[in-house]
Amino acid sequence: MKFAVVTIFPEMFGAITKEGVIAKAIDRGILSVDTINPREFAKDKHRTVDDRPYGGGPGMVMMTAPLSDAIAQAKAKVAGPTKVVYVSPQGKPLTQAKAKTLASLESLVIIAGRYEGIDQRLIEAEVDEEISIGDFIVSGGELPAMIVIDAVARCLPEVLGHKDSAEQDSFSNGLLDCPHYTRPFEYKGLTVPDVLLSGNHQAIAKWRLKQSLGQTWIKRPELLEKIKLTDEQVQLLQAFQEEFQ
Ligand code: 9D3
Repeated sequence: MKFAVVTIFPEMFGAITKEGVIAKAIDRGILSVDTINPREFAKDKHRTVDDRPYGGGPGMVMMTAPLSDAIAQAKAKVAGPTKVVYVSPQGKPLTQAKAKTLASLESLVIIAGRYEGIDQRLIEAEVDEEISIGDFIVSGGELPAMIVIDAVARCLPEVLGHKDSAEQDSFSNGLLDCPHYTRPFEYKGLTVPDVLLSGNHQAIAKWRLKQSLGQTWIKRPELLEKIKLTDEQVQLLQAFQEEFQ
């Protein structure tokens, strides 16, 4: 899969392209992440990409011309049918389902904005989807763009090894993950649940599912309303709730 990001801060993308699971996928030729800097399309000597908002008010707006040229170059770089996503606080919140859908595309162009955002006519003329990473404000579109790339890339079957498959990820079944333990057996007087040392793989799977259901009920009860529990899951959650009091 090919990602092309329009950004005035291309160096920030080293955070995902130089380290970790995305960097490895790039090395293995499974995906590519290119950046296109609108500043390189600015015509004045100061390489201006922003201008004052019509109607007045604080802040600046990313102007049409350099951004439009950068988007055209991003589309040319991915070559072939693509989707243009603008990451913005006004977008629809990113979900695992949305990440999965985007992962079925051959390529994705992502516009990362700065200042107050981009000129509305660019959204109307160039953008297919506006995506937010949640109801809080960060300083620019670069971190959100990296989050979109990371979330989408890990939905690609080749990116994760089968050991940590996307299907096993939290949220793929709509539940939070179960607690995890490793050595030592005792830490600050706290020990590991006996079942995890039992070697009984069926009992371990059942315990993990029960914990997933229980932790979801405690921390994110609204998630349980979005999914249909099986009879076994209902029983396990009831057992968890009774032990919890
Ligand atoms: C008061 C006006 N602000 C909009 C709510 C201005 C503004 C602040 C920060 C405009 C853009 C930004 C930068 N944020 C993003 O580009 C962004 C973002 C976010 O801040 N939160 C959640 N998702 C996203 S996706 C892109």
